[in-house]
Amino acid sequence: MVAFSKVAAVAALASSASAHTIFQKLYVNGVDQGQDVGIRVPSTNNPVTDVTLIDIACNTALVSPPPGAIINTPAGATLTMEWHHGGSGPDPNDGDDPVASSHKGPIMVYLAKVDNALTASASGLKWFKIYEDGLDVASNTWAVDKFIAADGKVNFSIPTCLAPGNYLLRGELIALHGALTYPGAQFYMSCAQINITGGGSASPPTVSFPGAYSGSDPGILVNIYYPPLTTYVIPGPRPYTCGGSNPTTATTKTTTPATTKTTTPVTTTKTTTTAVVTTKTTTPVTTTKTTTTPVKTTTGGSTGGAPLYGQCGGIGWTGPTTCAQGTCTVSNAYYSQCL
Ligand SMILES: *[C@@H]1O[C@H](CO)[C@@H](O)[C@H](O)[C@H]1NC(C)=O
Ligand SMILES: *[C@@H]1O[C@H](CO)[C@@H](O)[C@H](O)[C@H]1NC(C)=O
Ligand SMILES: [Cu+2]
Repeated sequence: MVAFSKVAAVAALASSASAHTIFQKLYVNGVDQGQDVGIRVPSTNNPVTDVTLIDIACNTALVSPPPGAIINTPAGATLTMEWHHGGSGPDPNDGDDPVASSHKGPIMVYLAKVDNALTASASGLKWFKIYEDGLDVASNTWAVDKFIAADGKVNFSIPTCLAPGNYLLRGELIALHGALTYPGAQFYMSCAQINITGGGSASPPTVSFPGAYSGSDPGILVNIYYPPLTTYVIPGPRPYTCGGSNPTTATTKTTTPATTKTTTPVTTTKTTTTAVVTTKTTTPVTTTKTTTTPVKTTTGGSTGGAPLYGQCGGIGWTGPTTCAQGTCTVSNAYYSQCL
């Protein structure tokens, strides 16, 4: 496996990247609305990666025709969206269900008012966000980590003040494991057809898809591995809250992190390979066959190394420089990754 060719590396990436996910079920106040019911599910779990295409609104290659159902929900209800790796519900034997653990990133929900949710085109809609979860920096916990722990379920609320009527509900998960370049971030979404009852008369400020995202957004073009993120800016506007202060724009893109070279405690002393010395009893030190570890090396050997998508090199990196799976690939001076 030494001569791991570019082609093989790409093939490996493609196959591992197939650990995707599909939003395929809704619950209203805990009541299961049924598999695929009222949801425009895509026929594959492949991600959208081009934020300029209409595909970014409600996905593409949808199961056709759209399920002929509208999900009724009171304003203020708690909804639960459920996602899985495959298209037909949970699979306890699938280690990548609901999504591969490498697919770290944010989860969000948007709504767009429509005349008829059954027939509304995904094109030209005006969207507002009602839910988002990104990165908890302190615990290094992503929305996707919690989502996996909850078997692909995410709770959120329909704002109480929204005008009654039909809406498309856009549930979205962004996987950032390949987001060091653009296109690279993987966008997963389905749109559900809902009818909100009760409510008020609020008309939140909106954004468009495509339009709301740019390939250079700090939450879309981002290295989630190194240096450690001190903040993560979730793409799009902040969620609408009834009676809250609702900025119309996509909020402060100002404070780009990255810059503050976190002063890693450079205690010098390149950790000398003491392990080697101790074994040989007699001759104290002196020679110690300088086994200069070839930092490059790849191989998919069985002896340790960084996991697939793990870091395997870069300035300041003191962890493994080989890959247990995949090939150590240089992304930039600060980051090499097993792909
Ligand atoms: C979602 O809400 C339900 C109650 O409606 C609760 O039982 C469940 O634990 C919640 N799930 C998550 C992931 O918070
Ligand atoms: C939406 O709910 C309202 C109130 O229950 C109902 O009158 C209307 O028919 C529903 N619309 C659709 C399309 O289900
Ligand atoms: Cu994937």
